[in-house]
Parts: sequence; C-alpha cells; structure tokens
Amino acid sequence: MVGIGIIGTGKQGSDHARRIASLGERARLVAVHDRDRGLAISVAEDCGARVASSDQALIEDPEIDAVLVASSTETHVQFVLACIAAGKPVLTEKPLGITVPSCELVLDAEIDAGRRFTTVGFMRRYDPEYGRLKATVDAGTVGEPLVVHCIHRNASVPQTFATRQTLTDTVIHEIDIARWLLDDEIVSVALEKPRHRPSVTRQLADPLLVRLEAKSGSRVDIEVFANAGYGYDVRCEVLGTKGYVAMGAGGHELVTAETAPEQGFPRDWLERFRPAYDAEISNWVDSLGDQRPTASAWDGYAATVVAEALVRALQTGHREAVSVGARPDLYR
Ligand code: ISE
Repeated sequence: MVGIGIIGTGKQGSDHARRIASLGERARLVAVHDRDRGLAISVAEDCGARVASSDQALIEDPEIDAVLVASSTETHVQFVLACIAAGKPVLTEKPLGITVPSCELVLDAEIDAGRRFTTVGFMRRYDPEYGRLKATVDAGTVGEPLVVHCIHRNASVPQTFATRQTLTDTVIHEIDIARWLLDDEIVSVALEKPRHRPSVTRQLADPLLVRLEAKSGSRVDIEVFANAGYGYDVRCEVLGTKGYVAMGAGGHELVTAETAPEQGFPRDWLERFRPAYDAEISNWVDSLGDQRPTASAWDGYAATVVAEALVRALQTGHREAVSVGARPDLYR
C-alpha cells in the first residue's frame, strides 16, 4: 500500500484527497497540508488523514512514499524540488512552473539524480475521448495531421483572473494535448484578441484566439474563452489528409446560459474530466509515474516554454519563435 501526502487542499487538492481515500487497499492518504489550516483539517477529517505541521514535514514523513502537489500555481516548483531532494515521486498539478527557468531547475534536479520523479497533471491524456483521438491519429486513419482545432471555454473565472493566466493555466492544456496528439514540438506561436464582452475586467482579454505552429508544419488553433457563461465546453478536432476525428462537439444548434443546463454541459473541469482524473491518479498510484501516457517533467517544461512565448506574443503583438532545445536522454 502506497502512503500518499497532499500539499494544497483547495478545490483540486480536496477532490484528489477523496479520490485517493477511496482507492482501498492500493493507497492510503497519510497526511495533508495547506496554508489554510482550517481547510486542511476539514479535508483530513473527511478522509481519515493527519494534518502535517508543514509542507516540508509532509515531504519528509517516513510514512509518505509519494506526494501530490495541488497548491497554488507559483508554489509547484519549490515543492517538486523538495520531493526530488527527498527521493520521493511527485505528481504536481499543472503547470509544472510558470517560468521556464523554474521548470529547468526540475529538469536539472532529475538529470542529476539520474531518474524521473515528476508527473505533471495533464490529466486530459487519460480522458477516454482524447484517448480515442490519439489512437486514431497514431493508427494513421485520418492520414497525416494537418490542423488541430481546439475550443476551451469556462463558464466563468474569478474577477482577479488575468490574460497571462489564460495562457499559463488554461491554454497550457491545449499546448500539452497538441504536442501529445502530434508527437511534435511547437516552433512558433501567435495570438489575436477579438472584440470582447463589455463586462470583462481590464486585465483579462477574453476570448483569445491562439495559434501554434508545430515543427512538422501542422497548425493548431485554439479559441479560449474564460467567461463563456453557459458552461464548461472543451472540444478538439484533428483534420488529416484522409479525414478528421473530433470530440466534444455535442451537436447542438443553439446554446445559451438558459439552454445549457438541459443540454448536459458540465459546470467545470472536475465534472467533465472526472474519469480522466480517476485514471490519472489510479495509474500514478500503481506506477508512481512510470507509465504512458503520463506527462513527464520534460512535458511540463515544454508546455511552459510555449506558454511563455504566448505571454511574449501578448506583449509584442507579433508571432514569437519557440525553442524547447534538445530532449535530454532521461526523457526519451
Ligand atoms: C483550470 O485551472 C484547469 O486546470 C482546467 O482543467 C481548465 O480547463 C481550466 O480552464 C483552468 O482554469
């Protein structure tokens, strides 16, 4: 039985805590930690776990074999590095880090240790619908992929949400999915800001149209809309030389906030991707990061390189080149 500790027990971390607590003989949630101690206590009580006195105490706890990091985005790298230093496998929520140099620290630590410890929570790789797309593309059924069309809409985001987060926290999923589906790296990025809703705050350009260019010449377009209003909606289509394969379109002719609840749109990603999260955690607990389609630290790093280039494109208004460099042997 694997002993698990969780750092960060907010929306995502508490969902994972309940998931791990329900794994029966395979895993035990030993302890949790959150900077909001009250939150940690309520999740711990709910799941029969202890509350660790600090994040470092949790990482060093001899009963804990592996750590799940679901704390706020800017703290992921520091906890991942502490887990690597303690020699413990770690699954971190996405993104691995919000800056490229911080992700490079993780690559360096794993390369120095001579093994991988990190799994990045790109759970869409475990989603059955994305899995069908991947299998179809890999089988060559739609021929050579030419264009990947993506839609990523949230019902709403907090008032404090800024455009940079749309790129580093939201579009990061499509960046990973595009690299994974195409089995390729991104070499340039661009974005456009369409006319936006009057209610949108000044720091959030919403929606955004993002374009990625893959090394092979395939293109990816992503419409991302953080305040779509009607629900959570994620779609993807891969157009190839022989046809296309698609997921998530739903086939509705008209969708508004009024019609969406009856049309079965999920409220958020926890609902839409529940099976993916279940499979991701189950796979991690059984393999501790050693199995496909797990996203490695390299995948986390590469996604952040692309997201950071998008942040540059936002500032310059121009297409920006991307270079992830050579993939180290550890990640081949
Ligand atoms: C959120 O942080 C997630 O991780 C979800 O998967 C994503 O769909 C959503 O847009 C993000 O804000």
